[in-house]
Amino acid sequence: MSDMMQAIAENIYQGDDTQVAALVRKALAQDTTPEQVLAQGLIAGMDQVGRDFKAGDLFVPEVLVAARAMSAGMLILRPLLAERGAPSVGKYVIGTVRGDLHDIGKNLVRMMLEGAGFEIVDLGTDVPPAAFVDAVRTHRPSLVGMSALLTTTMTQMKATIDALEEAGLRDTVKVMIGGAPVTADYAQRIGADAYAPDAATAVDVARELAA
Ligand code: B1M
Repeated sequence: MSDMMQAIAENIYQGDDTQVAALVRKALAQDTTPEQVLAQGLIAGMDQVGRDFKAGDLFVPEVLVAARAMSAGMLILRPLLAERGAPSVGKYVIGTVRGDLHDIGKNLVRMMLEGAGFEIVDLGTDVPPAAFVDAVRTHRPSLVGMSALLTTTMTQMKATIDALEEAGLRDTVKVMIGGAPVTADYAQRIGADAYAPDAATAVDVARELAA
């Protein structure tokens, strides 16, 4: 990894959004591609944040500022990635399920998918099944992703799948679920097509499902 990419990753980790934006601009001016900046700078930094958070070495405030720094970098990269015509590999509707306001993980998944070329429709948090159904009807995505962080809201994933079924739309989309309390076994039990334990895996799984 180049020194510049390393510096971007480190500033993501430190949560310095001003530095991240400045370094991303500098890297692009030096002919580093937006894809390289995303993968080797932003995502590399955020991966480390994720690992250290899981290990208990970082806490939520640090994760939040790192995510904010990642957003500052994405703000610059997003139009460039779109402009370079990275062909859309599929449309992806994503949201945190009804009753659930946790969106840090969902936003990370969203950013990684965007970086991988998915066209994202983000419904935000506390999304009722009917809103997922409406979005599928309107946007005709190839994938729907649901995030839940509470054991009490996980059940909304099944409610959403049932609502898609009732609307006659279940066969038009693949459903992916994730979030700390969710497991592959749960995904299978509620009839989801896939589960991803983290944002990087979510991209791999989404690519497979969209192929
Ligand atoms: Co809440 N919270 N929280 N919380 N919160 C948890 C989840 C909890 C485990 C804390 C605890 O008690 N130990 C607990 C849930 C217990 C349970 O149900 N088993 C809990 C609780 C109880 C609550 C409240 C009820 C607290 C209260 O008010 N009494 C309340 C509920 C509000 C609501 O949603 N209705 C609440 C509120 C909040 C805050 C608002 C303060 C804040 C959320 C801020 C925000 O998101 N904007 C918050 C936070 C930050 C947490 C913890 C500390 C951190 C969650 C997080 O952001 N992790 C969490 C404890 C913990 O996890 N240690 C906790 C970092 C993030 C990167 O990881 O979201 O897991 P994660 O996402 C990962 C993967 O899961 C995966 O990829 C991501 C990146 O690798 N992934 C997907 C996620 N979504 C995916 C979707 C996919 C694929 C992969 O496909 C579509």
